[in-house]
Amino acid sequence: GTNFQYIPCSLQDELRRIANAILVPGKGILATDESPNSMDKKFAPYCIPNTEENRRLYRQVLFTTENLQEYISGVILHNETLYQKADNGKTFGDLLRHRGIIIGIKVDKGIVPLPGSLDESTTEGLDDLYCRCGKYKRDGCDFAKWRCVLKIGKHTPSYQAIVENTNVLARYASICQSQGIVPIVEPEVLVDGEHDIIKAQKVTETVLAAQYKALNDHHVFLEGTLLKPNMITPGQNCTRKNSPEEVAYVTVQAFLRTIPAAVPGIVFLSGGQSEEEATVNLNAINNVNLKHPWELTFSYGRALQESAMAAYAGKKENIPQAQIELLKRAKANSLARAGKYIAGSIPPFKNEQNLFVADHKY
Ligand code: 5MM
Repeated sequence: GTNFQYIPCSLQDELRRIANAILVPGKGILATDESPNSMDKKFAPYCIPNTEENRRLYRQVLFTTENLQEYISGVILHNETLYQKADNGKTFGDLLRHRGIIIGIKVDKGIVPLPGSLDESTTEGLDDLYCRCGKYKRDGCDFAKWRCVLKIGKHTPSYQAIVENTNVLARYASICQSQGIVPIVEPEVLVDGEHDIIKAQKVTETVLAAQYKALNDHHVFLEGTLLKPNMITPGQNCTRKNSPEEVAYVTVQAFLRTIPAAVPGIVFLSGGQSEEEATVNLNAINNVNLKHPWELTFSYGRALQESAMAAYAGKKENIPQAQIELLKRAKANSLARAGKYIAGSIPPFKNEQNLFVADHKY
């Protein structure tokens, strides 16, 4: 039917303002919203016990990096981190906001099995979301994130998984907007598998087409949303590799076929790419010879944190180096967002270490 209601104009203006501020030239998003459990994986290689205090200390290293706001417009936090306090007594939320960084909050409650499907999943978290969004807005959050994952297999993603995941993302988006929060819609097509880039392109197009149908069904105000998609690459175990230029071309081509021009910006996830790969691909995407209406920037977790984490390794004396590494990745991606990154010009920390060892000639 035609029964619908757009959100009031004042709310539309507020959402448009926030989305455009996140998409300001030269900047992107730092995703540090790993759930407490997910920090096991990050800390384990450095034997850092995964305690609330150690998570606080690590986030403090990231958030107190001088000049971070030159390259980072928004940071995504987990609920725990939003209310944790820096050594100076300020909450991380306040600390970041006073630096001019926009606060995002992960509002999903994680991935769960989708019964009846082919080992697929959906994401939980709609319960209480309306109230939680209202509280987060009052506590200084202006955007939110919810991640769904779809996997490529012989018979997946199934129709069931596509309909369910795109619908739950649309429902989340409409609730966020009602509370003045810009929703980042993240339907991630995983890189796992042996499929080639053409298969990844077709699946991503199908998922994105379903996503914008679902957002329309829920009367979501597209100008006040951001999309966080995967780049289109061959599966991790595919024998045929593609150049950054090929990845860039099919990625933008798929978007042109499926993402409305009203969407202000696309903020990529890094999806397990190396730091350099994620930067070089973003750079190629911003140089692709296809006309497009959206800003194309980053919302990286791993691809912004890996070097910083490796340099930090849980040791107080390493904090200055860790902050140098974070700033280097942030700057590299800032350049890539403008199509001005020169491959190899800002090497990651681990590579430096490896090269150091390789050239060691005692
Ligand atoms: C930073 O990690 C985010 C939260 O992970 P969990 O909910 O699993 O703890 C994650 O959603 C992340 O924002 C996206 O996957 C993008 O991160 P990458 O590392 O792929 O850039």
